[in-house]
Amino acid sequence: MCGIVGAVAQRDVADILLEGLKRLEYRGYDSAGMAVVDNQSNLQRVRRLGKVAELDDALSLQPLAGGTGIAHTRWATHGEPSERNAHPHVSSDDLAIVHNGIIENHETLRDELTAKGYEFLSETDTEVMAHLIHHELTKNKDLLSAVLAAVNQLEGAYGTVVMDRRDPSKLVAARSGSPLVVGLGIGENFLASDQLALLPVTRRFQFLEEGDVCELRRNRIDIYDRTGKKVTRKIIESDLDHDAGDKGQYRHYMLKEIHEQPDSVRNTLEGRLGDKQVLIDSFGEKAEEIFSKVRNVQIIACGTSYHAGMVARYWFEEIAGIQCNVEIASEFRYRKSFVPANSLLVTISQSGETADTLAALRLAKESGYMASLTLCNVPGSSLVRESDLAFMTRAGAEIGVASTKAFTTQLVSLLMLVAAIGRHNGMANEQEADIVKSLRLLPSVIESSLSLSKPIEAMAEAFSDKHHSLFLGRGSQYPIAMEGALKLKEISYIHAEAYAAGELKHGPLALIDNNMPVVVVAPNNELLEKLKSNMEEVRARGGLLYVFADSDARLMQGDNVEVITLNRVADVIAPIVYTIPLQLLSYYVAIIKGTDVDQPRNLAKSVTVE
Ligand code: F1P
Repeated sequence: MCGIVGAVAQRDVADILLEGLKRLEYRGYDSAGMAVVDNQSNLQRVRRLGKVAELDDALSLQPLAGGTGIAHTRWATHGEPSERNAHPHVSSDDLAIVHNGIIENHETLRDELTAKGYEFLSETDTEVMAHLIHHELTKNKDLLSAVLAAVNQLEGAYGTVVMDRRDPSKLVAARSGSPLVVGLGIGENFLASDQLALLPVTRRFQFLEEGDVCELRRNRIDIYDRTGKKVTRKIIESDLDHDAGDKGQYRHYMLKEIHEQPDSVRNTLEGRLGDKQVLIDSFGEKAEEIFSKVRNVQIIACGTSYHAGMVARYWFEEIAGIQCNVEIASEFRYRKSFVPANSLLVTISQSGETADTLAALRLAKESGYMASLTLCNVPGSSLVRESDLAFMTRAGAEIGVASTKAFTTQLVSLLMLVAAIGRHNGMANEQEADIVKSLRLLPSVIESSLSLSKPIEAMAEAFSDKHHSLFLGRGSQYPIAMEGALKLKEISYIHAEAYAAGELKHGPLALIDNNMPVVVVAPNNELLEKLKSNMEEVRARGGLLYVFADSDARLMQGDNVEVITLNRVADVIAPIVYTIPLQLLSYYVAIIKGTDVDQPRNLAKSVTVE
């Protein structure tokens, strides 16, 4: 969602803050702003509606100078996207504040503060926090105590950084429900909602924990828990590339990330496979003991990560003989669910900060699950810290909002998990050895799928003037069809729906005509003949078929049928392999339509609000 950057330094911080915002822009991007305290101890602020580039232009006309500053990119929750609603918000020209999250009791607080004489200039819940902290400063001795007093009155989620022009030697930050990380410099220190923002200035980080409040000075960092007790937080050295936020030779982050998949899968596997076995320790010290007892798996995730979980359900039940349920986090967290004995809770998340997934994990911890495991791409994130076991997917930084390499590395991680748990549940050694062999081949198989870019780009032409589309798959390719449809709608804005192909005649067949492209994921497996009948149902009604198949599937190009042929691969890894052409298809359709591929309208990369 929103992106936050803050800095206290001797040098001017505006460029550092701006670079941080550019690196965070993928999180949220309807407006952006920056405030610094200048050398006359005045607050200077610039805000703009639109992308960070608009702010950049404004700052070149009206540069900000000062060693203490905060900056923000906004993804609107309370109040429309506008300059007035953009952060930083100020109170009485003394305090400036940036915030990520939602304050649920903002209306009550707004009424109380209005009665006390505060004037509101925006519709945001953040301005409520600014005035509340300002008011608390009249009763408390310093900014830290005022922030502590104020956050105790807040209900909801916040990651926030506050600055007072009357004491520019420090920033005060608070975290509850929205991530914040401290970046440690030499004689200067930083804050951000994501370490990626600070990689140009530091690699040393401290992740704030829930309820933490932090006072950040140039030469000192003090962290307190929600009771005001001083605490220490581990310093972590980041292994993310400094240029993880660069597009390199590619036109878009999404295309770069699609092409990075052979390498990211290699990284996911690195050091985690034995000769014929998955190395269970890769899931954590206690994994062996926990996995030997697991009789049921409950997977919780959102969006693309949820689709990865759906594929895993087929694998768990078919390969490991373990019962597996998969549920969207926002549903799971608000219903009473039954927890069978010896159940393992698995959360899947690229960011590790998705509000609903995190809430579901916290709820599950009180509901009798034997243990929790997260498959996550961000070390030190909330899900990683709060789960019993954590397995890093190692996709590398993913910037494009539409998830690509995070998804395929989640699938690889899940397949390893299935093998590791299956071994304790009677899965044959040979089967595990076959999985390991297929996983080792995967990077080169993905490379050959990427070589299909040209025909897929040509296929994309047929979609550019369409408004609707259907995606069909069966078995473990059904969730891949769902992921393909999600990709297309996210970045090309074409309405795309996925169906398990057997469901066609129960309704969606009524939609078929020559304006409705139908994409089919059709590797040669035991369901192929059934799928072929489903395709005939479409063809007989004048539908247009766009089929991804392998040579063994013997599907012929013909009237209204376009076929792209992939190499034949083992069934178990086919869902991962068939994801690639669907990613490319949506990318090229979006290119033809001229949409904003990396930052599609209305979407944000990391959904840290409910
Ligand atoms: C879940 C998710 C992503 C999607 C988008 C919004 O996030 O739905 O799958 O690509 O970025 O959030 P996560 O829990 O996997 O971080």
